[in-house]
Amino acid sequence: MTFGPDHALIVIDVQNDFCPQGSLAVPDGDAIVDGINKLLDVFEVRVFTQDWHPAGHASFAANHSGRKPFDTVDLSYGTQVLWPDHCVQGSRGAEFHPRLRAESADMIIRKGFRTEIDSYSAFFENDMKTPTGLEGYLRTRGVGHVACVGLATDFCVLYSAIDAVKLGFSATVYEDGCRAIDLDGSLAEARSQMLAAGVRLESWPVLSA
Ligand code: VGL
Ligand code: ZN
Repeated sequence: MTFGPDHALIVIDVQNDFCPQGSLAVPDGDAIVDGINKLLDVFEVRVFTQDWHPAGHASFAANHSGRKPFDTVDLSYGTQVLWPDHCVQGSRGAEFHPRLRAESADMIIRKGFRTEIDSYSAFFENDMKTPTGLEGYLRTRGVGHVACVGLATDFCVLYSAIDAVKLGFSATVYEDGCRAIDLDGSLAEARSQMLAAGVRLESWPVLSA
């Protein structure tokens, strides 16, 4: 199976800090890398996202006195989970996993680079209105369908897939190509939200040799 020019593979945040030993390690986060590398061969349009925060980022618990990672706070745009420092611009943790074939990306979208706003979705920051530019990139390349893989299923993959559908793209999440943080049942919640939004949840596509 191969995908035509109207299908994009979106590889979300497969970065060292989300893999084992990273500061916000997703359990088994690196287990998806080899499968994603194979998928990269069968998609013509390949977009990677890279979580890319300044050190003083509002989503870091360390920047809120008396708060610890995984607490929530109210920011100007709504409730925000606080995270350990991660994916700091230019750090080793912000680099893609060393085995990920990042050279095959056509486009790398960096997100979360504004100190005051977090950005889970590949399309919009967490205020739900500041665009990353990905929508325009995909439309001008003639893409109508996105397939999402990466980290984490219940945060950046969830928001990206739902925003894709809201924008009128069709969206598939290859669940085998994702791993979750799973805070208090957030994976089950994410799956039901994606299904309700019309996102297709599938295992890896079968690739012919
Ligand atoms: C993510 C939490 C904070 C993700 C990014 O990639 O899912 N999660 N920043
Ligand atoms: Zn982040």
